[in-house]
Amino acid sequence: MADGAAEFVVVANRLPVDQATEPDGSVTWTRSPGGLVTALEPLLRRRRGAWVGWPGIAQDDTDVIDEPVQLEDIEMRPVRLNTDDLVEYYEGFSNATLWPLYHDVVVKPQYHRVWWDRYLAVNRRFAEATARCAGPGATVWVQDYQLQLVPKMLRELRPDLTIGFFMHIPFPPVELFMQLPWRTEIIEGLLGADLVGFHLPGGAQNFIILARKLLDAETSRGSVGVRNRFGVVQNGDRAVKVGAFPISIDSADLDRLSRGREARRRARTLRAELGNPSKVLLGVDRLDYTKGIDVRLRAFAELLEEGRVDPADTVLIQLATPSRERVDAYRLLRAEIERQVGRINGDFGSVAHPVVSYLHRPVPREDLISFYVAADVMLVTAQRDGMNLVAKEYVACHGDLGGALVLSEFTGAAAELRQSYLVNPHDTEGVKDAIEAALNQTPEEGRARMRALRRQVLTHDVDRWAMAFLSALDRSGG
Ligand code: GDG
Repeated sequence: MADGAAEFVVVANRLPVDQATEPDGSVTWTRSPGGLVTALEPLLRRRRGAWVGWPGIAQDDTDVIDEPVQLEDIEMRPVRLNTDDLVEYYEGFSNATLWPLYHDVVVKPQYHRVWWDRYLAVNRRFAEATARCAGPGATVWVQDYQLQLVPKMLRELRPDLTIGFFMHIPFPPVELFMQLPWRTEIIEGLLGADLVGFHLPGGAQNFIILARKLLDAETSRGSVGVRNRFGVVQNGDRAVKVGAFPISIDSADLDRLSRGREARRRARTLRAELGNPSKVLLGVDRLDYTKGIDVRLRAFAELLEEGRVDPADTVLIQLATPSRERVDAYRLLRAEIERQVGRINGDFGSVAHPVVSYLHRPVPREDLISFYVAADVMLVTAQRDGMNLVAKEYVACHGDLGGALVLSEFTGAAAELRQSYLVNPHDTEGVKDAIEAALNQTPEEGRARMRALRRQVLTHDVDRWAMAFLSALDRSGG
């Protein structure tokens, strides 16, 4: 597709493909599937779509504009990042400033002016790449906290575009956001969009309050609801809509795959390999300090110590996908989690059967599904999480109405999954009680809870999320 021809453009930090250079110098592209691309693929195909993002390898000469690559009807528009960009824009400002600040300062955010300068420069590069490929009057959908300045920059370059922005992580309350030395610039950046979406009404309200406080903007008074009750921030002569759009998963696909004979067989094999314990607990997370992996390990260790859980007959599987390994806080976290796992296994495991089975590597999706199917209790104990798709995936994989979900109140998912065992991750005794209750629930109670959870997850899938956002954006008259 030529420059300036795309009708619908998705802009995200990462392209849904990985670029690699082979030893002979040839360049290869492999798909890296994710929920977002699955949801947006049909739309990108129908509407001459393009995707702007980083292809996953560091490259010099960031002024070079690479040729777009057409992959399965979607045009990939690579934006180059060099090693300094990755250190300062990605690991620095995105993941050591914004990420902890937006997640309730679970660790202390770091504020460095050089990181901010780099964030500005990289956001500008993304805005320029988008301006180049978007056709007249096209719709652009910018994703997430790494690109909050893109809406304003893009509007300056291309006032004809309709621009939406969606935040995948929590948006913090005023008291925390005000720490950020560049707080006004971020709010102004987001207000370049016609529609700014968050997972929860609370995040949307926080944003509206900040726009009023920092920019003296006129804002609507009414409260923001889910999907169809919007707030409005007046930005000069433009009214910016603000709303809540809780993201979801491809529920029907997971439901189908998890009912398949292969998934069931693998789940049985997995339990057999673990020594056929009567109870299997499961955690699935990126190894991130917001996810509360330490919380569940502490609770589990105490339940074992107090004799409330039998180590001979119970296994906790923790899948921890490597993440942001060059950021200090993540290195420290890994050491702490592995110390806890070692200690529990040292105290309660046997040579043949550890009580905690821990993997620090990604597993293929088919295996992940059989882990979900095999688990009696799913543990999601995040200290703060925008949504948490893992909780919804577990529910989608329990068409048998078996299993139980222990879910932190501090996840976005908790607003929808009310029939889970909701816990406050800061209250260790409460977490222990909930795990014990989930392990010992009667089959009737388990089925009733799971039925209600599934009704929610199967009727609110990722397609519905994308359609709700895009139709609200269409109606914003941008
Ligand atoms: C951010 C927000 C929000 C994990 N390990 C493996 C694997 N996964 C997949 C899961 C799930 C995804 O990764 C993780 O999604 P989460 O929502 O749980 O968490 P974040 O990565 O922090 O996502 C979050 C989300 O954006 C969407 O808006 O919900 O709050 O923080 O899909 O299944 N997949 C495979 N192997 C693994 O080992 N195949």
